[in-house]
Amino acid sequence: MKQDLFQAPDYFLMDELLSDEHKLIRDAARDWVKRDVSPIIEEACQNAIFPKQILSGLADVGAFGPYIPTKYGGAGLDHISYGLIMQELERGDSGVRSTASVQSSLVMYPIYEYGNEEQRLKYLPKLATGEMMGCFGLTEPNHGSNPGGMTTNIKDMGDHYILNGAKMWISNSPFADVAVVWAKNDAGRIKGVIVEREMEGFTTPETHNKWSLRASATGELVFDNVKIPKENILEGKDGLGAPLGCLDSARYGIAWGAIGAAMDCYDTALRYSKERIQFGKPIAAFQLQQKKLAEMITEITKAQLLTWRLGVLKNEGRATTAQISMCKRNNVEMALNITREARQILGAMGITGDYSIMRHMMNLESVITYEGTHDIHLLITGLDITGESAFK
Ligand code: TGC
Ligand code: FAD
Repeated sequence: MKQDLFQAPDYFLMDELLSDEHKLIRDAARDWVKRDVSPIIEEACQNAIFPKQILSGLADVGAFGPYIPTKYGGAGLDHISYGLIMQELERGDSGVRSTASVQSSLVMYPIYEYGNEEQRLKYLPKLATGEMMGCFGLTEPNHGSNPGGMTTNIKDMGDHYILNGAKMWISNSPFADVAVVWAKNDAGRIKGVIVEREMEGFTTPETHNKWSLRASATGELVFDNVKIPKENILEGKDGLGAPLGCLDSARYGIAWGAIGAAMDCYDTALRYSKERIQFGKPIAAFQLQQKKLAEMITEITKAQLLTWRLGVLKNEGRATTAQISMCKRNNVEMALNITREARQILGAMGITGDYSIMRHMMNLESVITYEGTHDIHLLITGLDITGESAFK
């Protein structure tokens, strides 16, 4: 990839809505992405390799458990800080943001919220430093949008449980040390289980041949009579609401992250349009290219305002599941549309790995599907405004 010349667009002076601490945290993540992610990410993506060398840097910029209290190794930050970190990471690559989302919102969050003190102290400090990596198993081969139908199960054997079943499409699974897995108990109630890599009967085959999120490792979780000690159950909350509560936090981070990918594509296309000469002029001088660029910055600005407001509501404990869905859905679609327009501004150069646009475009095809598909988020809004569920 060419030198990372990224300059963040801030058309409506959004920085004035941020505290000095927010800007410091954001800028630290931005600088780290420029220095340690941009130079290696294209090659990692082309070779479909997760760049493990970035894990300690992710921990250093506070990307693992930003809003988890410092007592457990987290950064104790607010939700706008968390969002800004996710924005900067996804500006680099959605796969890098994915790794941090999963670790923070899908592994540390449930252990913190639903775990007991012993579980918090055992796992959270190591997860915060990246010494231990985690993954989150909800989706199954036959249950994606409908996780409530899951068949993975735990059987009570008196002094322990036996876990059987399989999860699919699991980010970080090929290298995770622990997995937060959702399984039904004998009564059919969904419970959270902490599965450790060395447990007998637990395997994590990697999923290959992805055209999207190639710099993120994806795999399965297979449980063949895995013996689970009783102390590995998350007793604080059960039912489908427990994993869905984690998704609220991760979807919120994705809403911010998608803005990062969009900003990167807009910035690249704007710079290119000023340098590329056709018919004796920079292509930026042609109205058709200006229309694309003007619409991009308009959509980015609208998303920035929506998402900042969501962050304020989240800090106040007032952000609803439906508001988070609307924001995730809007921002990912916005970002995907921008990648397609930006790609066109670069002409043939846009399809190469010399620029980040095509990589963002392919990544966002996963982002628009995981953590609830585009359709599911629309139906969540539909249910919220009409009171009628159209899922079943
Ligand atoms: P439904 O009947 O609506 O709800 C079941 C129970 O859950 C409660 N609930 C929530 N609780 C907390 N937070 C939320 N956001 C909640 N939403 C619902 C609800 O109140 C109810 O509680 P109770 O006590 O009455 O039982 O459930 P449903 O079966 O109709 O399904 C609803 C639907 C379709 C919206 C939901 O299942 C859904 O969101 N499906 C999408 C699945 C999904 O998002 N999977 C993501 C997997 S993880 C992932 O993709 C990680 S990618 C990570 C990365 O790499 O970045
Ligand atoms: P399906 O549910 O089969 O949906 C197929 C199509 O049908 C979609 O267009 C959907 O919108 C539509 N559809 C489904 N139900 C309805 C309905 N009621 N009304 C209208 N349309 C409907 N999962 C995890 O648990 N952990 C992870 O870490 C994780 N990481 C992932 C990483 C990647 C790269 C990807 C691609 C996925 C990941 N997932 C993960 C899985 C992801 O959450 C699911 O793919 C997603 O929830 C959709 O499920 P599905 O793919 O089975 O699609």
